[in-house]
Amino acid sequence: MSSRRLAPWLVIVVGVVLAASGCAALEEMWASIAGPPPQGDAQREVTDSERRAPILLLHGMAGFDAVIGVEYFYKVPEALTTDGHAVVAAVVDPFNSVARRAEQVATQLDKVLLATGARGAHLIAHSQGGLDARYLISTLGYGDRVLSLTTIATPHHGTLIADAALGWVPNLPAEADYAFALIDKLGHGVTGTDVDLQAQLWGLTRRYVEGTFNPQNPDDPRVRYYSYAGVTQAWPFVDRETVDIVNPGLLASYLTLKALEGENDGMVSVKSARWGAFLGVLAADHMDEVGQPMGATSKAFDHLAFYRALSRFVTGEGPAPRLRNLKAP
Ligand SMILES: [Ca+2]
Repeated sequence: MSSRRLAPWLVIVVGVVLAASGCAALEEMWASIAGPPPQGDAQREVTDSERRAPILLLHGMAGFDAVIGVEYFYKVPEALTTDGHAVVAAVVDPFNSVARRAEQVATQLDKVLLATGARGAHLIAHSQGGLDARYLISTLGYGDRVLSLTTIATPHHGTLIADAALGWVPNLPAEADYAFALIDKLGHGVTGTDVDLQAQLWGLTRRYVEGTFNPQNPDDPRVRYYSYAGVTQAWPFVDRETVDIVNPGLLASYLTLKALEGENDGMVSVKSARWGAFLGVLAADHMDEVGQPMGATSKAFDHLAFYRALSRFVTGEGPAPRLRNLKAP
């Protein structure tokens, strides 16, 4: 067996060992990852316009809204509306570049601001949605219309999963282009949206995000930036009330990331998810973070309670949700 064929098995074996060995000290590990609470936010002054500002939810890759009619942020818009927030779930191409998706967000943000008469909005973004938001703020110049951006498991420093996905495509550029053209065509047929998977994946690679995207999209001082990461694990014999078990569909990517980038949610590592004021880790995998599949989330993470508390925080009505095992009040 060649070393090239052996490598994935080695990664999985090492990942299993790491997963098993790490669970005994999960409490301590989470506490150390989360770090100290951000300074000043608990006491910060919030203006009336910030309090009344609308909330725009930005979905990640494969946003479901446009595909099969299932809400990506499962039942979150309804919960926030019940709490009195003006909330809109943006719908952008599920498989397209950050630049293209950010333009689509801009159009929807313009509409929200026009409809509500608000000066700006609070953005809450999952995964790639966080990069769409940063491009919107910095490259498209929307820093004057965004009050805060909170990202949940956004690959601010890229993700190895995108590197790996591009690496699996045949090396010859012509073959790769052909393969992606076929995928894009199939994707368009299924979703009815423009699809550019190669551009999307390339835009999430570690080299591109660190080397190009971040220098080109520096933070806007007018915007408050917050971030969360998700942490899951693969060991089945844990207290499910406090520790998440990875969704089987994310097991391979979780183990790969665990071995090479450390703690992660199955798609994005904690290291990559840190941006602005890092508010902590959620006991959730990448699907649980948005209440998927269809509300069957981690027992250790109540996604509706989290988004309700987060919305109260960004609109100045409460502290930042920092409890890992967050239950409804
Ligand atoms: Ca889970």
